Amino acid sequence: MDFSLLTFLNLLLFSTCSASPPNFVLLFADDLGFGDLGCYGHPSSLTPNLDRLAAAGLRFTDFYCTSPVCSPSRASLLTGRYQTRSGVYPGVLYPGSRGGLPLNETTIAEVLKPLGYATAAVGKWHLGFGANGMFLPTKQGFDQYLGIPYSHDMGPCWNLTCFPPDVKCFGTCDVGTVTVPLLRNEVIKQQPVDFLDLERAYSDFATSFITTSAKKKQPFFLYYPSHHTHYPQYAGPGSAGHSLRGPFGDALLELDTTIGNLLATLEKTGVINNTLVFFTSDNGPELMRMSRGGNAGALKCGKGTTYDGGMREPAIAYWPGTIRPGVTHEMASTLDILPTIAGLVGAKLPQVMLDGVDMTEILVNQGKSKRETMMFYPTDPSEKYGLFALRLGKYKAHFYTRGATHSGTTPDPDCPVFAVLKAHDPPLMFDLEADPSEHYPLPLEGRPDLQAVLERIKNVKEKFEASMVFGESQISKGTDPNLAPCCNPQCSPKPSCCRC
Ligand SMILES: [Ca+2]
Repeated sequence: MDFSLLTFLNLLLFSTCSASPPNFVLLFADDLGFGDLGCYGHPSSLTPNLDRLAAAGLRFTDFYCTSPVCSPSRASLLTGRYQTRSGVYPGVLYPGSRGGLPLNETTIAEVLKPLGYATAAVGKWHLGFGANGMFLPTKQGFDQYLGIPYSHDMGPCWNLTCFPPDVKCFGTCDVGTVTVPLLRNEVIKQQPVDFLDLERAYSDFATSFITTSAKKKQPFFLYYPSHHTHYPQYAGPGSAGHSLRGPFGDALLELDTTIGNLLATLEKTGVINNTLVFFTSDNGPELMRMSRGGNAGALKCGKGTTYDGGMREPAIAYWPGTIRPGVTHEMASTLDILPTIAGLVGAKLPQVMLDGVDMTEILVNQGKSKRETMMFYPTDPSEKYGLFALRLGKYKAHFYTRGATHSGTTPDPDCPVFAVLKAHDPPLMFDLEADPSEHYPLPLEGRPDLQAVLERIKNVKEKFEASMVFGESQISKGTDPNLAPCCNPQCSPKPSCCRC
């Protein structure tokens, strides 16, 4: 039988009969670059399970997140909206941040809950902790949570063990705040966290959640935002020293191993053919970490910048029997995941302005994207500057460019923080198909065709910006050291006494 007909019948079966609704496993790497996976051409990464997903699933070449740093990117993934709307900007949230992803935003978990889904989040949240943990995943539609509620470098790490038997973490991480805690739902179970055992704990939590849900025949949504491969790199005994790529490669291998465990569990519990597994990353590689950071492959610069290296990510969709193996060059985004999931299960869309579009047609038919544009906001979006860049079809125009600390130490002078903010009029325009590395600005003179493209880009930009209502900045609410999670709240002196 024709594959797309089979797919159509599958979807029809689900929509018209009482067949179980599909499960969703959303895997989100941290600071992983476009060139970091074996299946994206990295010569020494060891990612057998992700490579297997890519070989048997759909691999994207033009998939974007919405911000070159963590918190805003995560806000967009879970809400289908640019971070400027929800207010998760500028920069990222900290342990003592007063703000977080506003509770009136609707997450993917909250879209699925009314349909009877079991929901769990495991790993790096980074959408706020707040007073008494008011912004934790359990307040945003997730039944269960196990993880560190922010980046694992947001606490002193110089004396912690990152690799067995007792190799200390590289660097100091953030001093002057509490050591990173491990939370079960809203309760601190460990502080500081044990990095050597963390991935095992996550893997066990996630596989047990799948097994329990499958046994109960309850549809489920598992969100696994991994700490890998954010600085500082760490790995337990199963992966440490097992890659060819040093600390970064070992950390990536550990994430890959967990993904292997999840796939094996989906198979064992008999739900793999009814589960969409989606993998991507929150932002580009942190090049300042040099060989301990990620790799943007052929793309320009990395984390913190609005060049493609900062926001174009590896992405793989896997659903045996429904998604055909292949590669797609269609443009898609983390913004599109919420509308796609909602469309697949017939859930009600949140009654707010969404920026995502349903990408089911790309997934099940390797069809065309409904997305024509991608907007590039810097780490500190403002109404004054608006978009730094806009991609329309294969063309990308930069209205402003700027390097970033996160992208330091590269030979390209446009990437480090020394490349100060620069306005471009006319904008720097690139053909991302002919020149994905954004090396060669297109000459506009004597090219009425390109001038016409630029006019269209300017029109789209103006229209988009007119429609953008900036939400109240959550991160500008600042921090209060007393809000940082402490397992021993009455202790003194803080923050060093917060150890249990
Ligand atoms: Ca990140």
